Amino acid sequence: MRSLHRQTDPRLEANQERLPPGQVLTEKWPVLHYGRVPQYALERWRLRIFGEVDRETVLDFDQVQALAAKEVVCDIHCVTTWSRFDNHFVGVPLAQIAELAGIRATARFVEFHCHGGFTTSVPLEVAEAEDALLAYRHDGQPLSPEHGYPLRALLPRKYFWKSAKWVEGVEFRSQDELGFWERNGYNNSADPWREERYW
Ligand SMILES: Nc1nc2c(c(=O)[nH]1)N[C@H]1C(S)=C(S)[C@@H](COP(=O)(O)O)O[C@H]1N2
Ligand SMILES: [Mo]
Repeated sequence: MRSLHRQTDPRLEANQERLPPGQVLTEKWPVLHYGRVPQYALERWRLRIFGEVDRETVLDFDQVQALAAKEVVCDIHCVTTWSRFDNHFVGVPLAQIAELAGIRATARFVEFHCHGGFTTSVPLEVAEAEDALLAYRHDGQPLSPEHGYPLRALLPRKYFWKSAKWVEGVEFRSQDELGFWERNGYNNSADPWREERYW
C-alpha cells in the first residue's frame, strides 16, 4: 500500500520507511477536535495531578513553566491519514510530573482530562517514554488556542488523538478507562506503525 502514497518530499525520498502505512505527508498543521476551542484566562487555568499518587498536586502555568523543560523533535501521525514531520515541541516530561506527585507502584495507566470533558489514556510506559511531554511550545511559538493552549499532551508513538489538547488533569490509574474517541470506535492501542486505527 505504501507505494500508493509515494510522495516527492526529499525527507521521504531519503527514507520511505519514515511514513507509517497508509499515511500522507502534510506541511501545514491541520486542526482537529470535537467541540469548541476554549478561551482560557491563563491566571485561572490549573493542572491537577491526581489518582495513584502520594501527593495530589495542583500547578498554575508559571509553576509548569518553572519545571525543567525538554525539547522533543518528532513526527506526528493523525488517524485521518496526515503525518507531519520534524515538529519541535517544548514541555515537561510526563515522567517528571509523575515523580513530582509521588507516583505509586500501583499506577499503570495515565488518563488525560481536558476542557469540556474530553479524555484519553495510555499505558504508563508510553507516558513515561523519553518523547512524551506535556507541551506548551511548538516550532518556536507558544501553542495556539486551536492546538491546545496552554498545555497539551504529546505522545508521538501513538496516533495523534492520544495527544490531548487543553489538558487540565493528569490522572494516574491502576486500571485503564476508555477515552472519548476510544469509546467511539478508535483503537485503544493506537500504534500508527501497526495501523491500529479503529476497532
Ligand atoms: N481536548 C481534546 N484534545 C484532542 C481532541 C479533542 O477533541 N479534544 N482531538 C484529538 C484528535 S482526534 C486529534 S487528530 C488531535 C489533533 O491535534 P491538532 O488539532 O493539534 O492537530 O488532537 C487530539 N486532541
Ligand atoms: Mo483525530
